[in-house]
Amino acid sequence: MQELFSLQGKVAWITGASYGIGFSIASAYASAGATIVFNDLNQELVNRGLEAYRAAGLNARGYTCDVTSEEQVNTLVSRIEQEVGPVDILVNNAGIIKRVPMIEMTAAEFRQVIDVDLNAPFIVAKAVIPGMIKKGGGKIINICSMMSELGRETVSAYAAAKGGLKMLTRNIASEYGAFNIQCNGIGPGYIATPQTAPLREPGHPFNAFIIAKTPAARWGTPEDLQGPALFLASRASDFVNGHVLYVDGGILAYIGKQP
Ligand code: NAP
Ligand code: GCO
Repeated sequence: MQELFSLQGKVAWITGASYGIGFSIASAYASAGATIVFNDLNQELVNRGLEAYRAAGLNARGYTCDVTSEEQVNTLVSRIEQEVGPVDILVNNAGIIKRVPMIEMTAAEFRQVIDVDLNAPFIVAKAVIPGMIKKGGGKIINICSMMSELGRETVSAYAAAKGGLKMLTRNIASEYGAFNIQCNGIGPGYIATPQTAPLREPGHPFNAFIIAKTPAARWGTPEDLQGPALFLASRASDFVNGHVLYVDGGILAYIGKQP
């Protein structure tokens, strides 16, 4: 069983993984034997990430790259192939959210969210798939959301992007499954990271709202995603394709507390 879940000898690229969910997933992969590559927007964030991996006793290589730039992504893929080796596992983790009522949101803001949360996973997956085909297979894991299934006030762009990402996941699985590429999603519930920090400020009503909506009665932690992410990156999931694994403490199963 240990061998089935091992990532020994694999190269894993996790986007936007200096901290938060990406860092947690990358740490799990490193502990399972993978060589970790991550990128972030600027050198300061990359340095912060490198320091965090070092402090955790893990090896990782960090690069600056904006995942919305096809040119930067293609350059980085060539660099990774030369300096580390072809990518076996890709986690499309980098993401942003803008919480703005839809009728107040500018088209430019909407486009920016779609660009990072949907166009970038397309750009990055497109860049690594040829190497995976050459190598005989690979794993792509797209970080989706509750908003791949549900809507809520103020997150129209994010929901549109994450809903689209679910379908991009299914399409990559459909188009490249025959090349032994498995593309799956993880749909985290509400996880305590910098992205959700504004919703968890003391006294913020959203905090109690989420705890009431979650059968597990708590926010998730980045560590809650490690086991599911390892499963989807390892041989253990070789016949799982086009699936979104929701790791949400039961939110999607629950109608809400009875009055
Ligand atoms: P986070 O704490 O905000 O981390 C996201 C990371 O992505 C940051 O390091 C960020 O850099 C980076 N990033 C943003 N835009 C980028 C770009 N264009 N190129 C490269 N890197 C970029 O978010 P998180 O909560 O860990 O979330 C990680 C993923 O999980 C996201 O896709 C998010 O939508 C998804 N998710 C989160 C939750 C949750 O409850 N936290 C739930 C479901 C899904 P900066 O620091 O410069 O912004
Ligand atoms: C929000 C949140 C969410 C979460 C997550 C849920 O404002 O509703 O930020 O969208 O981050 O994606 O799965």
